[in-house]
Amino acid sequence: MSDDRKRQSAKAVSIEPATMPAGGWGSVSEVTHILLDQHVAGKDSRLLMRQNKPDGFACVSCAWAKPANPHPFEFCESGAKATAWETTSRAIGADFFERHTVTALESWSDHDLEDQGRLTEPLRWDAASDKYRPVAWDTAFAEIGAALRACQRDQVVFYSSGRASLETSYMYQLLARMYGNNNLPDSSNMCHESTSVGLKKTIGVPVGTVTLDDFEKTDCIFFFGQNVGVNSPRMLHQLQEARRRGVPIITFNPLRERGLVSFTNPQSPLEMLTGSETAISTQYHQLKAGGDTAALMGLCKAILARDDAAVAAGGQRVLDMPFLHEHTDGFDDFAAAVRACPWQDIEREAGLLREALELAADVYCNSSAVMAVYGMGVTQHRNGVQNVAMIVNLLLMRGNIGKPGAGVCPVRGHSNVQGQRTVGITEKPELAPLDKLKVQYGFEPPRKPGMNTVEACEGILARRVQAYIGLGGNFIRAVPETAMMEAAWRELPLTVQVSTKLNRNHVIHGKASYILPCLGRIEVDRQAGGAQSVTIEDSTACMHGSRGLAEPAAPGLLSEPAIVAGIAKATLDANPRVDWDGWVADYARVRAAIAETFPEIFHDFEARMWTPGGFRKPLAAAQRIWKTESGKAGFTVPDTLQGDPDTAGRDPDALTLFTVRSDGQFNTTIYSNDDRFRGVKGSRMVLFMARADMARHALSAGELVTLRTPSDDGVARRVAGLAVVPYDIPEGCVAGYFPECNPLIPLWHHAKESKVPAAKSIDVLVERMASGSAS
Ligand SMILES: Nc1nc2c(c(=O)[nH]1)N[C@H]1C(S)=C(S)[C@@H](COP(=O)(O)OP(=O)(O)OC[C@H]3O[C@@H](n4cnc5c(=O)[nH]c(N)nc54)[C@H](O)[C@@H]3O)O[C@H]1N2
Ligand SMILES: Nc1nc2c(c(=O)[nH]1)N[C@H]1C(S)=C(S)[C@@H](COP(=O)(O)OP(=O)(O)OC[C@H]3O[C@@H](n4cnc5c(=O)[nH]c(N)nc54)[C@H](O)[C@@H]3O)O[C@H]1N2
Ligand SMILES: [Mo]
Repeated sequence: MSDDRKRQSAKAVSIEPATMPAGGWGSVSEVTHILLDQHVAGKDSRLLMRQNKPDGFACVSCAWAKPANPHPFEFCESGAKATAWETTSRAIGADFFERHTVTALESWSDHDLEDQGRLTEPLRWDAASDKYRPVAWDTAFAEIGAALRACQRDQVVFYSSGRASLETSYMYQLLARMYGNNNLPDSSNMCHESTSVGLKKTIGVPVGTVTLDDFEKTDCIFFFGQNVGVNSPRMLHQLQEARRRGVPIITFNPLRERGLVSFTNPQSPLEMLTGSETAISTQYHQLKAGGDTAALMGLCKAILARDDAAVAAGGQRVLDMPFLHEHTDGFDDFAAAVRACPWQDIEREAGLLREALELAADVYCNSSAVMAVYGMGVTQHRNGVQNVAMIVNLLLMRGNIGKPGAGVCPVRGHSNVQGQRTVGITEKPELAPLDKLKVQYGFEPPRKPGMNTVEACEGILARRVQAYIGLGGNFIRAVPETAMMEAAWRELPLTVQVSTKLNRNHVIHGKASYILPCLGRIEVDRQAGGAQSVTIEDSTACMHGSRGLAEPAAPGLLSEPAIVAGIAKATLDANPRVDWDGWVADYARVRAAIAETFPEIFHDFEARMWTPGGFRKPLAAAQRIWKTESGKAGFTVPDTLQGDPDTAGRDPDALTLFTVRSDGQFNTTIYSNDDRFRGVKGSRMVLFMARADMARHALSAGELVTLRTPSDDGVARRVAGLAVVPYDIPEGCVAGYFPECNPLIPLWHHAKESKVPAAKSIDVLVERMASGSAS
């Protein structure tokens, strides 16, 4: 067990039943607390009023859509926390590293590292003293450039977390390609890559088809594996409005998540004073983790049965036959597979009763515009891509894609993760505009497929990768296989992190290591051409301008475009067609370059970037144009109903662990050790467990356990010191937090086609720890 985990588990955990709605007074008190705790100045707390407004800045938390007519307070508890965290008045000065060796910092928790505040000057690790020491920007760039020029071109990795703007991301992919590879893994490789693969294959677009407008027109919403109250709370406004219109919301989630149960709008004085709540889900199905394909098969089976009955009675068809004929292929094979699939298997694999699924299918059949919203509970599985394809099957049966109020709605994570792909961040050369870049910039772009996140990890473990550049994020903490990855990471010849806050990826570092601190999106970005704005794409494919408003955390910070340009200029041969300095002076020039590469999406970019509600990227599937191989939307037959096909013949004592986020975190950024919605206070080292499983393993509440994976690949994977929390969770499933449980995920345990680590079903064995229990 690392010291970090020891420190956490030593703290007392307290468990209280959480019965309050999402939002409400709890939300207000959380926001007030973090503003005070991070010493956010009064003027900066007023920044919240400009968040997600047409003339303000795009929130740095989630990617949820930003409406044209925003609410007076178009921010949520999570967004307010993210703003407070970035605009904190705490900062790391040079004295900090004088006081702490990097090895000593390894024992600090994720929270304590980031809580030191903003990074303020470029730093280089000094091996002799084991300390990060200030280095001039020019020196850092020159040294990094020289090192990169000496590397094997296809063995350098350019990772990005999904926050950087369209402008930065475009420059970054160009840097990688001019350098000579497509090694552009990004956070979406751990996130919605199953969506990008599954939707592209079935409906011909890699992203969701709905807009905010569809929420106003829908008459039924299905929700699979997405925790809206914590991870995209602004969507609660749309859900609350839909509920007021009587729209049913049917949820499939192993946990009864507060935001999916009820909501009090903290921005409505009336609701706050009267304590009125809106019940969100009208049906709540607590399926087993990994049970989505089976549950969806059950829904489809019940729908087919209703259609058969309608045909027999000479009534109106339940299936949308004209749509099926004109727009889809593969339906007959799919229907045959559904008919052949026994209810018994469906019930066993979904962990739900036939009656429950039939109830949900009734609502589906009685609705004329159905939307399916989903998140990580669907994508982070061995069968993640198949899960996505099953959601498409369900929608296609009644023509629920490409009509108002209907469609598929994958909820993206990072605020610009979808946009990064749009402007060329991808390891797949066939998805990048290589021919266009060749003409525009007069170089020969590399055609060899690059490394995605899992492949980058494999290359690092094999000691093949020679350098890692990270544009944001906390790669080493976010990826699976923590123990082996940390050991291999230390042998990387070069690691460079562009960051705002200190994190695990700085204290676990390569033989040469640099931290390049950058401005955040909330800050004023002054360049030669004046204060700059940037753009991002939200979860509904709408592009928005964003203007920083807060004073920068320190005078010495550079913007992300300036840092990318600095590395590029020091690394690449000069190319008269790429004016890196001109781009940094005026980001409008980067937008002009983006528009030249992608004219269909970004024509008139400068004029359209402040469109209220954003301007939308053309989405063929939303127009019922299917850019698939067959030219139709495709039904697909699932390979298996099992959530984790590797567990056949598993140890009968094994449990299925899924990792989740609390309301006290943004990914590896841990704001606090509390999880208000799940009633856990004081520690994240907990294991949510059904009482029946506790009894079976003779465990009592608060007892400390060790989890380990039973895999036979010779690698020992364990996390010790988790306190057992009795919880309403299906038997056989346990839940723990990301990233604390990442050491348990084998690197090979990823979605078959998309390589998204299968963080939502990990085979584990639970063992009682010899000593003590948390109080
Ligand atoms: N405040 C805050 N906001 C965030 C983030 C954050 O950490 N904090 N992270 C951002 C990012 S990058 C992302 S990708 C999104 C993530 O947002 P979500 O997609 O909501 O991700 P998770 O919190 O991992 O939780 C997924 C949900 O799936 C459920 N679940 C687990 N296994 C299964 C299953 O097999 N089937 C079904 N149907 N459900 C299952 C869990 O109980 C949980 O409610 O949020 C983004 N927004
Ligand atoms: N077990 C398990 N593992 C998971 C998941 C899971 O559900 N379970 N979820 C996966 C998912 S969905 C994702 S998206 C990944 C997340 O993986 P990442 O995106 O790599 O990680 P984050 O925690 O979001 O990165 C946080 C760091 O970003 C830096 N940062 C913040 N703002 C900025 C900025 O404006 N610019 C720059 N340059 N840096 C900034 C800060 O230094 C901060 O420490 O994790 C994945 N890993
Ligand atoms: Mo994500």
